[in-house]
Amino acid sequence: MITMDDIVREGNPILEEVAKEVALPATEQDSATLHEMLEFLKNSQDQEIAEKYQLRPGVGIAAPQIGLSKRMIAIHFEDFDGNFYSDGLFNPRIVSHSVEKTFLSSGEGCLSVDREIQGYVPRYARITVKAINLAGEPIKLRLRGYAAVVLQHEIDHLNGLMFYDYINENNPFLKPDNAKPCDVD
Ligand code: K2U
Ligand code: NI
Repeated sequence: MITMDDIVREGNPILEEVAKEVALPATEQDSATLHEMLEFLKNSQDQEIAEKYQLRPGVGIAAPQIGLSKRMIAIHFEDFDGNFYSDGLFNPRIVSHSVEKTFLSSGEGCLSVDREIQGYVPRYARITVKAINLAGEPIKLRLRGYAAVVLQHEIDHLNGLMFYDYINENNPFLKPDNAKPCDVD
């Protein structure tokens, strides 16, 4: 099983690389790894298992975060509207997005960053993502708000980008233009 010992931390160059597309149909190995990434998220959200193995909670994880420069991510979360997402995605790509932006008023964290970095992270408010899922099916996700934030955070990891790259250095809590927070009514 994946534990925090397997999570690559900031400073490791793999987190700044553009990850390579996964050859499809996925090999047994790549499918098994993506399944393990999804299991990690489920374990990290299970109080007993997270406690036992000292796992930090995660709603998403990208392969570069376990040292693999491959374009695959796993997601496991319920958004604020009660929509539940739990899957592994090969070669996810944002095929369209809104002009409007959003952000989490609580800021963002990262399993690969062992320090708190405060500030608003501007994200597209709505995105459409295409990918091949763990079952090998082509999927299209139309996401907004929190779900859009999670997918953008994870797809950024495939492009060597970290959430703090977007925070306004002079005024981290400057409300981003044309943006509304997605975690407050
Ligand atoms: O990629 C990662 O490091 C996993 C992040 C993803 C993420 C961070 C901030 C906002 C959206 C997604 C972890 O899930 S951060 C920990 C966490 C746990 C529960 C809820 C929100 C963030
Ligand atoms: Ni992250």
